[in-house]
Amino acid sequence: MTGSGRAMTILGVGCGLGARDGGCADGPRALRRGGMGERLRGLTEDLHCLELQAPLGDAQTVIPRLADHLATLVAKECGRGRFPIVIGGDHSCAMGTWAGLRQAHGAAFRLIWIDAHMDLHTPDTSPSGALHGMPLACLLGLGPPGLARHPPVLTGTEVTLMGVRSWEPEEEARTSRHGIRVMGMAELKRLGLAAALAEATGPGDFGISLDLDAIDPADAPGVGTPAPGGIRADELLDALAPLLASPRCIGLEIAEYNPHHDIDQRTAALVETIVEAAIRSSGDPP
Ligand code: 6HN
Ligand code: MN
Ligand code: MN
Ligand code: MN
Repeated sequence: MTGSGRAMTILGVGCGLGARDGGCADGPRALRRGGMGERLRGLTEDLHCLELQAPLGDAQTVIPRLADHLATLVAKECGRGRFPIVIGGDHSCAMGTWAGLRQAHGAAFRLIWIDAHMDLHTPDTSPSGALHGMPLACLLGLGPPGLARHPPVLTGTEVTLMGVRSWEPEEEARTSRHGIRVMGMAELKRLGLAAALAEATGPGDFGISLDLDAIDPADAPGVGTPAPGGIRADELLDALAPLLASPRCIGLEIAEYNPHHDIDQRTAALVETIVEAAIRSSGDPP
């Protein structure tokens, strides 16, 4: 198949300032140099690629500005009827991605946050101070000025956390306080990933934020914060494909690709396969 029903824009966000190991900054560039853009253009007639690169500076200054810039770009692409695919960079990009989608998308939507971590820290609870451990909290309106989103982009009941297996007690307390649905690895195994995802998306619009560390490190070694016992890549691809094909899917984010930790381009190939699935499926009927 060439050509597809859905115009897409890939936005690379070259920023690693939110993580202790800044290697995610090189993620989008590594994918581009590996030829991902050219291969994907062979699949669709209407693909745009944009790339943001974080300037030098400290995380507290750069990340809020980058998030605002990304939000504006995402909102603009959505406003032109294009499906946004944001590729990190560390997961702090989510503060911008979903703020932009909230701005552009009239209706409410659910967010499926697939991650080994909860990303629900604020500076006063974070063990590391790393901003990639805080994006979901910021989207709920928690955290310091400049990072916390006001008004909040999402309420907790619109969010499902999937694949989590590494968190701090304060984050778990926030899931209860905000009514966030948490599906850990045991529940995913019990329900099956496809059924779990169907439950998480509900009947309406939804977005997907995929932190690659949700995937088992055997299949996705190229991340900054690996956690053993994750989702297998094949299973994830099978379960995601129908969701990416759905007209109810309003945006996709793939974060935390760290090319310096990748083995045999395994993680890069996986990112490309997921984006390819979104492109190929976009001409399918719902
Ligand atoms: N990520 N909870 C830990 C922290 O330092 O805040 C790890 C965060 C990792 C963030 O990669 O999703
Ligand atoms: Mn994570
Ligand atoms: Mn809609
Ligand atoms: Mn994350």
